[in-house]
Amino acid sequence: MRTTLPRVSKRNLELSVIAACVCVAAWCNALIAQPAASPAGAAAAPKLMSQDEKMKWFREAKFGLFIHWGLYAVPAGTWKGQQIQGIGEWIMNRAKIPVKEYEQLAGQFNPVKFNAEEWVQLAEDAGMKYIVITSKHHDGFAMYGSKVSKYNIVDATPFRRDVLKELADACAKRGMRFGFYYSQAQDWHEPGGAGNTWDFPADAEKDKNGAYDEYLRQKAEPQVKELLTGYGPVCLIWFDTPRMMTAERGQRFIDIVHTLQPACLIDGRLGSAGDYRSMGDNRIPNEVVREDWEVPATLNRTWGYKSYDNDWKTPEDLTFKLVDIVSKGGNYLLNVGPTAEGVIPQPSQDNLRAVGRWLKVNGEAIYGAGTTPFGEELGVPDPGRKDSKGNPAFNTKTDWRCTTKPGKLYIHLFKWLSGSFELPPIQEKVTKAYLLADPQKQALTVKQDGQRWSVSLPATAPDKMDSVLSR
Ligand code: FHN
Repeated sequence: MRTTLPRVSKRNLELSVIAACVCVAAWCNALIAQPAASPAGAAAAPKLMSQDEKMKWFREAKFGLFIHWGLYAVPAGTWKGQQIQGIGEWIMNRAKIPVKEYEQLAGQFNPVKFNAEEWVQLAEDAGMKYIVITSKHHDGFAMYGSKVSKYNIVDATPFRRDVLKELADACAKRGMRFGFYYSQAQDWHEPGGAGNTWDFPADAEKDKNGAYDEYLRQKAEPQVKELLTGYGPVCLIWFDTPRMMTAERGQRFIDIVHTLQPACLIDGRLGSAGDYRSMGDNRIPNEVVREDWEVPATLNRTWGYKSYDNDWKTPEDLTFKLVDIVSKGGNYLLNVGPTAEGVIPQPSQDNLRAVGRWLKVNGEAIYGAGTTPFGEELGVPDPGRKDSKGNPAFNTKTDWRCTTKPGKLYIHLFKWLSGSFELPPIQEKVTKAYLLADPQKQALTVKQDGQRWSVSLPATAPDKMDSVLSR
């Protein structure tokens, strides 16, 4: 089969069609081999490890578990009988709860049902390859036994257990990569931390009078050092909301990470260069992004637990988003918000495990997979409209997506077609196609018509979420 698709070398192909995934062949090598844009921070990367080596596991992993867990799980979205609008972990800020009152939650935080092994098991069942948990969110409460501040789970709660240590050990035992979220700038508990203007002066004032730098030097930087020295290998540090983070302040964090754990990645929200780009919350780009990136995302509408948020995304939607993200070159960091008892809400568990079951069959088309060589399946810009953020709108298409590996093309069909699937023109000859979900790997009929070729599909989809052809 000969086609006019640019950037594709001529070679005979074996096509592995995925009912949701078609696997074709080697013409996509060049795309996959594209190095990620070298981040500015790469200059400071350890000499022994190239940036590509450092990023290797991240590029392979594609799917991670985010965990937002802290004192905010106690009020779970309700304060003094009022349901508080917005994301659960922001309740202190939204309800303008004074530090002295919010601190009382520590005395009620006793997550007796917490079981590190079960949480890691869930990530494994979901097919996730790394875990990132809040070590300290904006409320300033450390979820580990910090020597820097008594405001931590070991010293201030009846539970007295270092849950991060237990998770780190469970991850190490099971070969799961483990990383920390750390709110470096916002700390609503400290007079110098950014964000709390109901107990303390305006941020600009803290910046000017040295209180912010004192907070950074006395709490944030030493706590990051603790996390990088007491919990084994840390795969990444997920900084967030870089308020007042100048290049110099950011560099201090970079130096700490590079000195203590040179292989540890830094996300894109430190405020200075990181190792990859963090997209906005739940913001999946419309088109392929040719650098390392990750999108943090929620399963419902909150990160921290809210007892009344039941707006769960379906397994179908989650699977589509995972494939969509991978086909555009990114990683999906999907969040759970455990309760104050230490339980991950059942719908979160069920929906993640459904994605995991799909991955068990079709993971070949996800882990380490590269971007689509096509693009037309993603949708088209709509210059006449603006989206909710005022950006030019995009009419997203959702029928199919394509992921790639050297010698392989995976076509993910979300909408089952009766008859056959016709690929956009490609320059390659397609010699073979089959469904990834077919244990017999039966060859499907491939037809050529000039520059077009099509693959005959069975009458019913092997998987109602995303059927995959493979060999
Ligand atoms: O303010 C935080 C929010 O609570 C949450 O942690 C998310 C996760 O990406 N980050 C910030 C908002 O973007």
